Amino acid sequence: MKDAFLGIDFSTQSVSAAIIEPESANAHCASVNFERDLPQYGTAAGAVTSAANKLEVWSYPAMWLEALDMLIARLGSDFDLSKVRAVSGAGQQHASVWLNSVNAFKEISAAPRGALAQASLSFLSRERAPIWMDASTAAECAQITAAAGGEAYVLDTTGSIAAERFTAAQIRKIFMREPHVYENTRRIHLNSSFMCSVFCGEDAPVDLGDGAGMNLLDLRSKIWDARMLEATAPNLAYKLPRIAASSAAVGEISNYFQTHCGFARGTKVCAFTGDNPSSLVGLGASRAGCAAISLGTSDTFFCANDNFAPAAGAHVFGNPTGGFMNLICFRNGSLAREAFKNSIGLDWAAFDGCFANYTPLCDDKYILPFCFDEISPKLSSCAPVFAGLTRTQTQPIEAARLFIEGQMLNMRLCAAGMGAHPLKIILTGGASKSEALAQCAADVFNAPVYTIGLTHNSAALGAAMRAAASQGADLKALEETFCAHKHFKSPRQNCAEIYAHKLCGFKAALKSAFRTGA
Ligand code: XUL
Repeated sequence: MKDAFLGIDFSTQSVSAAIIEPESANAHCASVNFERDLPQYGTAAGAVTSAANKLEVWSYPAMWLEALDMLIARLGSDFDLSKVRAVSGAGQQHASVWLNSVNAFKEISAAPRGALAQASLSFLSRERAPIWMDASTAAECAQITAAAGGEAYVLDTTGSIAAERFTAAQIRKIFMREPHVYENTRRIHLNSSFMCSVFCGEDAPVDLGDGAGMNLLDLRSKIWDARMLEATAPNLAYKLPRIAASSAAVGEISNYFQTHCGFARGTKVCAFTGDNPSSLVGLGASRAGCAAISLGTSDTFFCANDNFAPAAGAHVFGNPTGGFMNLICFRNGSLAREAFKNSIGLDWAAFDGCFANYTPLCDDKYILPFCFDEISPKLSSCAPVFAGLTRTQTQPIEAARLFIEGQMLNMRLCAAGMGAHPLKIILTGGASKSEALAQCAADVFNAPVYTIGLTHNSAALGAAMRAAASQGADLKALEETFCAHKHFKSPRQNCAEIYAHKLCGFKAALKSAFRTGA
């Protein structure tokens, strides 16, 4: 029997699976979309924004579980899940799941078929999970930073300055504003460790890749940092899971998945990680040298780094294959592209065709592409800013071009801020098929752009590869089989000079519109 390995990615908008069979190089995918398939939760693209405070954004762990049941049913309808030898997963980073018992997962694994969500309800001390899009914790970030002894300590210890979406600030907010919830909570999981716990039917560890997105880990010694814990909330150490390497075997698949879903007894579960660290693996980018750009709900720019190299505008996470990765997250990703495209009255084909038959110009026209508040750089915005041209005089195609150019210029500026000057770029995420985004990335970074062929969900693929590696498969061989890089676009002539100029102009326009130091 050929061995198969399952990876599942719990992203903001959907849950997706990749099953790989290394021997035959087969990959089998399925996904469930939260908004479309589970409309009863009332999310927009998997998230809910508070009507009273647009900075407050959450999702529902019960919805994630209901989607998981649907996903496994879809997978099992045309794949024999008893062939799966090991499972791993990935989750949107920073989201926290609040539980009133450390024994919840044993009980959840006794649920009747299709009832994971229902079984979880009595164990959730909070029905909502704050997610990475939440930016409501500026006050808590300031308090944590002050109590820990300043920004330099937080950055140098945890790899990031205190960030609104990171779990420490979210925990402090709940401790301060919902003390009874904090009091009643016995375990605070990340999306990834929560899902891992559901799979193995017991309390699973947080891995170093995703754990680094909490502002609570000392990334040098790889333990919870006492000063950061204390600065965040009292008795926090008792409420957090243990920490494990991303490659750790954490258990075997629970009764639920054996009895109701067709998995074999003894199927191994490997630690889950964050979606970005998992993508690093699924893109075949886990060794230093190239950079990945993920074009999704958020856009992210990330690259492996053998050294621990914190930088103020960026984050350091654990690289699941060892060492570290540096990441910058842009909140104005696909949702901003969609909103802007609609606002200029173009359909996707026209928007995406905006660089066809066009040679980049060394002009001083810019669109600062922020349809809503941005985190990289940190600024408040509700509409893109036109600089060096007026909105009314701009043709839709030119506006599309300058918007995309603005996203890439901003990305390059932030990447340079953390010392990243990639020689090769790998594109992933829902928008990675876009001709315009790929061409513009190649031109602005002056580097060739590649994609990977087989599956579009690199986080799920990375999880499946890690599951296989946990059972002895060779990661390099898996990369060759599943992540062959396909050349997509090359930088066009004279782009190096043009964009060296436009980078300075964009920086100046940013500074004058938002007073940012980026
Ligand atoms: C990374 C981040 C996002 C989420 C999206 O820091 O906040 O990329 O992981 O899923």
